[in-house]
Amino acid sequence: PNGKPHVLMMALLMPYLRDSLESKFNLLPLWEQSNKDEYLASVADCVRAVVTSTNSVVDAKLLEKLPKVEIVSSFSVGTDKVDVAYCKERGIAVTNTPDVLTDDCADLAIALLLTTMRQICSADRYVRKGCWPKQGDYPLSYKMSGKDLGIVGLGRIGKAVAKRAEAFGCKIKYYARSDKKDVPYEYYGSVLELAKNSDMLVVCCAFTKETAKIIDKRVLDALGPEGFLVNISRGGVVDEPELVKALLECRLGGAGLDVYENEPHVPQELWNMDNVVLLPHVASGTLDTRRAMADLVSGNLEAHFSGKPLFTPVT
Ligand code: 8YV
Repeated sequence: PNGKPHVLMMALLMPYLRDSLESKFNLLPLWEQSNKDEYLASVADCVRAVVTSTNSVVDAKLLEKLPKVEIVSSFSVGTDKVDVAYCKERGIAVTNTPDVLTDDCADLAIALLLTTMRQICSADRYVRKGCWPKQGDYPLSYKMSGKDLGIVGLGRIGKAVAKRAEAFGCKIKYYARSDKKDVPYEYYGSVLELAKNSDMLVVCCAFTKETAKIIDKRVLDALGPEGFLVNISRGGVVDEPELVKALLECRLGGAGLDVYENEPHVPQELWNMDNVVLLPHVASGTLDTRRAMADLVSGNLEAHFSGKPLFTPVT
């Protein structure tokens, strides 16, 4: 009745975003509904936009129930949970939140390298548990500065990780679909070759059919018992059971993980390992960045409904 477009929000991502959307649109909160199918059927004829993130699946099955949808706006840079090909076919626009989260993600990748290699979290626990006076000096860890860093996926985030690692004197190498002519780093056409020539591997690529499980047993073994893996991409890029095995068998030096195959479930075998740092998918999780992401989500919707160009379309 107020003429504002109806926007279906999959999950409560951030009260700031909900409030912002509520002020501009008729917000339909799917996460609040106990019978989601019934609710979807009741709003099917008015939903013109869907707001989602990495925790919800927006596939053909859902979109088929919503014949009036014009745009899917994701509160994430990764769009692996959205059926982008189907959207394209139906002429549904898709937007994401790139750039604004690049710094935070790259910062966290470096933090994971340092915390894992220097065992910062475990050393902190050593002090808090009162071990220092009883057990003496903490065991030795691994140096990060000056080491060979392999970056898997040299997109916006990968490049930002490289820039930071340059300041640590690291030798930077990368794997990507193609050799980028605009960077001074060494290109490898295979992840295995990259791993063989790296002390540390940071995974920053998008999760696609091509990148699923590319960090497999052979790659982990190439990294070896003094090698370290950091993953800020998606859990599915790594063969997780093989990673757990490599760590249990001390075939890998350590791992710093922000993402997992079956979030929010983290393999319990890893919980007690001092050479592993486990974060709950927080790479973009600062107030500053999440606000900027929220502004992009609602900004894209406003642009769409006022016939202006989208800020960050997924093409
Ligand atoms: C999540 C992310 O979107 O941007 C991405 O692809 O994985 C994160 O920024 C964020 O956790 C909100 O769900």
